[in-house]
Amino acid sequence: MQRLLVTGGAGFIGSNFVHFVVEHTDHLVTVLDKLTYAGNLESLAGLPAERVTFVKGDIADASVVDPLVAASDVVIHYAAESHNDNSLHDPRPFLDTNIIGTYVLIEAARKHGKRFHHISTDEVYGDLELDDPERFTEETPYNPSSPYSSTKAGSDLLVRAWVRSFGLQATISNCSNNYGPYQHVEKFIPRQITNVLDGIRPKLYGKGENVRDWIHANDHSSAVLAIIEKGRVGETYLIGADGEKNNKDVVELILTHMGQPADAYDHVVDRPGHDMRYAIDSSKLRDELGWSPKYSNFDSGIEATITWYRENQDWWRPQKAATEAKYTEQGQ
Ligand code: NAD
Ligand code: TDX
Repeated sequence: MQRLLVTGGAGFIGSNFVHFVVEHTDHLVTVLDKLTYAGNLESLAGLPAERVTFVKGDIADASVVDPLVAASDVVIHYAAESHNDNSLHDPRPFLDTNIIGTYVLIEAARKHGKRFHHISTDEVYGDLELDDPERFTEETPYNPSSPYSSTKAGSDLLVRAWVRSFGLQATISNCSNNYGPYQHVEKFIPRQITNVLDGIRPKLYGKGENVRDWIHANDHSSAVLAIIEKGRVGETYLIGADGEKNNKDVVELILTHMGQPADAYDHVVDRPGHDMRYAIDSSKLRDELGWSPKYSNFDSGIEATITWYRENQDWWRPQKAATEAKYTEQGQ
């Protein structure tokens, strides 16, 4: 049993991780989360109080972070500003949270000699052409495109420097696009599902040819646990489940599962600098740590996700109107 400090545990992937830890381990969890527009305490509802403690606070505030890190065995750092579209309109919070927040956390982990795991994204590697036979590996050079991905790249480099210069006991994982329950309705898959539930046509950026490499959030969680348990300190592990799909195919799948004509969507203005394709080679994680994904059937994963959004309207409705109003302003 270990005491885990999970930053961003009221967000999409962090809350899925907390549920996964409670179900599959005997670890104790403290969640540190600022509850920005993207954080939702309802995502942690029903978890046992003797296993999960919640602290509201900012990771960039050393006075909050320091005692929590001191009282933990492992810090797992999910908290971030996470949405590319937001970063194109208001980059500043991305620097404050993703760069300064990570700096404050690794300073505390260094001071107290704690194991640290940094959650990052495949977007730090930039994008691939549609017909490129290569996929991202741990050796791919960093080449981020957006304010979001450049701040994530910056945070990864800080962690690497703290490992080398100060002996920080850290690992890093870079995962591909996640889907599943508790994802904010600003993101692609929940936006389209909740649009269809509201009688709004799904919105595809540009031609919809862009490819994302989808993984279920539970597979991301099991990979992170494997890295914490068996990963080599100082190493980076890519996490992916061979789930490449273009956006048009995903929208058609959602529409079909929801009983609509497969072409009942609109094309809207493209995202500036829109990355064309992400694809992960997760051989290192699989070969070294024996990890493999369990939710490999995207079709049934999407069906279960649709059911979750249909049955949990109280969870997402409060955010929906404001999210769509923002997109309408942006022509998206
Ligand atoms: P999210 O936006 O759903 O959740 C982020 C959480 O962090 C929220 O609960 C928010 O309140 C909290 N937070 C933000 N700023 C904070 C601050 N200053 N202090 C404390 N808490 C703060 O994001 P997500 O999609 O769950 O992503 C989680 C992590 O996983 C991020 O680091 C992201 O870069 C990474 N990641 C995401 C994906 C994906 O597909 N969503 C893929 C790979 C990696
Ligand atoms: O309405 C939409 N229509 C559309 O076509 C939205 C919201 C998105 N898209 C496209 C843009 C992308 O090609 O769908 C794809 C996925 O978009 P997002 O859900 O915004 O994800 P992405 O930009 O790929 O980034 C995600 O994966 C990597 C997460 O948001 C990041 O936090 C993570 O690092």
